Amino acid sequence: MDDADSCVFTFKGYNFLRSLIDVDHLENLDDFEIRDDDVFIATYPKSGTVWSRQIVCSIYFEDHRNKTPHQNILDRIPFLEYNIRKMDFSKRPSPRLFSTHLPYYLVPRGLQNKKAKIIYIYRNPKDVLVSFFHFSQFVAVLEDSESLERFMERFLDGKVVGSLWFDHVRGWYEHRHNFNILFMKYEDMKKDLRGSVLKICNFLEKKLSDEAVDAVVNMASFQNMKSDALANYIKVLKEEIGTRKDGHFLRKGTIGDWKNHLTVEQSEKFDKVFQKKMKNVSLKFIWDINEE
Ligand code: PPS
Repeated sequence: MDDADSCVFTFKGYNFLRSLIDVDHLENLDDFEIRDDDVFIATYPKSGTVWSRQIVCSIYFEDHRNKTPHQNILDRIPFLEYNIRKMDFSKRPSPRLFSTHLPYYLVPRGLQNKKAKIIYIYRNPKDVLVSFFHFSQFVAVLEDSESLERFMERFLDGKVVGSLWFDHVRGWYEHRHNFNILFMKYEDMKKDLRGSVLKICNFLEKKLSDEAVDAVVNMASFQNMKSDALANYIKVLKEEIGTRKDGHFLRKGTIGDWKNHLTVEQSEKFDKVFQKKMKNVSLKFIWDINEE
């Protein structure tokens, strides 16, 4: 536990959101029984979790992509580590879909059977930082940093929910051979949503008609998600998590918003840490909307 930030609960070296945890559940995660056809969406917070959930849910469920869902997306793709609705995961029908912010070393051991599928979405960390900063001001369960400067300090120290971004991304990438995993960039999804949906379909071995792919793409557009009460997450945040003020979960949904928030000095400081921590990691990053 970190006294400086009581919203955080540190368990096995990783910072969980205190208000949502159940320690017994966390204790048992390592042994959680994995099925070969399970699918996991893994992300560091603010990297495209809700977006990829919308895509995967639309791929699997026709009623979801037709906007007549018989079940809520959070019931269809629950968080593995935050079992908010106290579901009995072992009784869920296959294929089970899950979302997780866990680092590679805390996911159930059974995932190393390399059969169950993991989609790992990563985003350039300056945009993650800015998105996280706004989110912290918006939701009541996170510590509200008075300034971006102060939040950046905590982010670069890993003193936030999700711990250190560098460890998360680097850890999953360096251990990718232990898992059946597809790495996707938030920025590629932004630049080519249809191509990204097809890539995900291919990984999931789901053959959809062109029409169905179009519907998935339409469901996952920023504009659609922001205006769709079933997708924009506002109700869940307001009623189940708690907010401090009015705002949107789908805030800007773009690449390079960090340029509007970080000073040159802050950006250079960030770059220095990035270069040190991500040395020899061959993942590509996109920092600007105009970058190829
Ligand atoms: S969380 O709280 O960890 O679940 O947040 P997460 O869903 O990972 O990330 C939230 C950011 O993703 C953006 N988002 C999208 N961007 C583009 N297109 C679509 N459809 C989309 N859906 C969500 C969301 O706006 C947050 O980013 P920012 O930069 O704050 O807008």
